[in-house]
Amino acid sequence: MDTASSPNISPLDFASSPINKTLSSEKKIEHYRQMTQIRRFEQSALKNYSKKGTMGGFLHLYIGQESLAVGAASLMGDHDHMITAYRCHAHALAVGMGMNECMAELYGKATGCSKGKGGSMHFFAPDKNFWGGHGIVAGQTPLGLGLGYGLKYNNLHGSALCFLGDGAVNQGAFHESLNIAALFGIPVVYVIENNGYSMGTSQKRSSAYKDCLAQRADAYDMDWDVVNGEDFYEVRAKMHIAMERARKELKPTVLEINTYRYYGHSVADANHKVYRSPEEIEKYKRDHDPINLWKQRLLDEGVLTEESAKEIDTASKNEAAASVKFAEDSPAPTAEDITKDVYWETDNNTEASKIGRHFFND
Ligand SMILES: Cc1ncc(C[n+]2csc(CCOP(=O)(O)OP(=O)(O)O)c2C)c(N)n1
Ligand SMILES: [Mg+2]
Repeated sequence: MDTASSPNISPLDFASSPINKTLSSEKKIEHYRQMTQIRRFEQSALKNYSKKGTMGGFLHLYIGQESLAVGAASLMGDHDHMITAYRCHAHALAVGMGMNECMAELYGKATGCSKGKGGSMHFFAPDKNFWGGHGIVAGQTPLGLGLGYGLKYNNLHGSALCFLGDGAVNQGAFHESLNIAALFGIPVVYVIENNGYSMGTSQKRSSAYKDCLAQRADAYDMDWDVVNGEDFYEVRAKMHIAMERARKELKPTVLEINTYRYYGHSVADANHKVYRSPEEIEKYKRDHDPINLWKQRLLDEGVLTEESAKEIDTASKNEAAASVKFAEDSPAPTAEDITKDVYWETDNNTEASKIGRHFFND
């Protein structure tokens, strides 16, 4: 067991952890900007979702959780990869995808990152080491394992960051992945984004646990830790330790990051104030909002002023509005496009399909 996987850092001192000490003022502001971009993008998406005929399918909002995706992405190097579940807008923007390609994807347009065929749950950017966007709960966990396996196989010193919700920890696929990760020494970091709810079911009603969910890693003799997601410095400090463990020691980690979502499970979840109280939501917004807290931190440090914070936020809002216009003006995919970029087309009669081997051919 490794509850103290950050042995050199006192709980109150994450700003002075090695990875945060070297963070420049410019980078700190940039991370603030990214969080406001994510929030403004999703607020725009929500506003436009309700307009008839704009977007089809689900829309799962990440609002309230922004520090997690931005904190993790801020640590990624050339050989680090990221994969997540369906609540994927933030991860996509955090790794550097543009609002235009993301908004157009929500609108099902040909200019979308998945050419309008994926929608909200399937943002992808292989060129940015971002592997989606997956709708089956815990379906991404063996895929995250595979990303880590690929790194080890190719002797690349990187880490695979595999995000999952608190509702995914009871899936067999997750446990099978933990087993292999520990057994084979796979450089994967499983990040449980614990927002307290799986659709309308609270964590306490859906999961059996002693102290926390990450503790299950004990059974696999794997390192784990619990993170306060509202503290951007803590997210980065503990993520960094886990990523370095993966890169340098080829050891997996389970991190449980506590966070909260302000909206329903998806826009279809109109009753999200029934399974939790409006007071609970208001309390988080008021006292635990990760963007407000990061902003306050930067104001206290003298890195940011109220005026510059406002300017950044306004720019993010305008960028989101422009992405809506881009999406609206973009063409829909054509009928012929429907058979393009699908697995059959890529795989059919290729050399790889004949030998039944698709990866690791070098
Ligand atoms: C295998 C499987 N079972 C059920 C569902 C339906 N489903 C979609 S999301 C969800 C809840 C997952 O909650 P959590 O993992 O906590 O993620 P969050 O929505 O909080 O980000 C469920 C049960 C599914 N998509 N896949
Ligand atoms: Mg959840």
